[in-house]
Amino acid sequence: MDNKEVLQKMLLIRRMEQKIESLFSQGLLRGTTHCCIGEEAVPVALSYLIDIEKDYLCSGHRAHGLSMMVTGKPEMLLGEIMGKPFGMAKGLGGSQHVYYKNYFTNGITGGMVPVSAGIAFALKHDGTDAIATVVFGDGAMNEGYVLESLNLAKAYRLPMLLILENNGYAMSTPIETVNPYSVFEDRVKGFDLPYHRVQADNFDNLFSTLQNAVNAVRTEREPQFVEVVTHRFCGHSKSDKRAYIPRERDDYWHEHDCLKQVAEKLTPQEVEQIEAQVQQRVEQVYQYCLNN
Ligand SMILES: Cc1ncc(C[n+]2csc(CCOP(=O)(O)OP(=O)(O)O)c2C)c(N)n1
Ligand SMILES: [Mg+2]
Repeated sequence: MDNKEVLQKMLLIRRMEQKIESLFSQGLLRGTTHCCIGEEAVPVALSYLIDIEKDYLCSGHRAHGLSMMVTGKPEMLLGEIMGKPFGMAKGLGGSQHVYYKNYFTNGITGGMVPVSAGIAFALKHDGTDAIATVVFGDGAMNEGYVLESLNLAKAYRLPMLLILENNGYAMSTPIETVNPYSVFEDRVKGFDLPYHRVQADNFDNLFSTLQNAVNAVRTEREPQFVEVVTHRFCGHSKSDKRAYIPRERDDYWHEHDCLKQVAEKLTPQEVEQIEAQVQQRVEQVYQYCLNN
């Protein structure tokens, strides 16, 4: 894989998200939004692993990164948030309710997990090698329909990849205050699902864990579960000041930022060049959305 391209994709997500946050704070966007600053690694990794013409991909409210990766056109995401007809859902869905080919999101916490199980059930009976992947958060792990879906995934041996993005919080609720443990290994293994855990700061590890899981689901036609330990540098939504996040946690993740690890593989000149290209692209996207 080309490290320059990986950095370019991660940086595009981050700078677009920062642009979206700044447009909201200037009162230029309406409604709400949930950015994924700090959580760019999973969408970038999946952009290399999922064929959206054939496979299915579902996610929830924090899906700007995936939306940009799946379409390859950030205009379709920002346009959606701006209510434009060229937006992913023709400007009618807002940032949480979008679709593109076999990609679907909605804002119900964990709500796409049972939908994805249903898709995987159909794929199993179609006899193709396509897979259903769903991305959800730690908060979703306490939703009954998510736990039922884990059970169904195993009971029906569904060709389904479940990716839990564990960023430590559901809105302002720290996971350790509503779960006996801050990792979900025992709970997932209780459903007899193959479980893997990986931290998002090392892109190579993350990529190979997800690649192995995708290949296993594709060939064995059985479920896999990957917990990705990650962090969001932004608020839960546009007006959240993040007062509940300890400074040490932020400090740790600034050191373990997924962007940083990829940038370290390149020369400072290469990083600078990618940064300049991305900044230009973000401004171009914004101008397109303003003027169309
Ligand atoms: C069924 C349902 N309950 C509550 C909410 C309100 N809500 C929106 S996001 C969120 C927290 C989700 O946390 P998590 O799943 O960890 O995802 P994260 O925001 O951390 O990415 C909640 C409770 C909702 N959208 N749907
Ligand atoms: Mg969370």
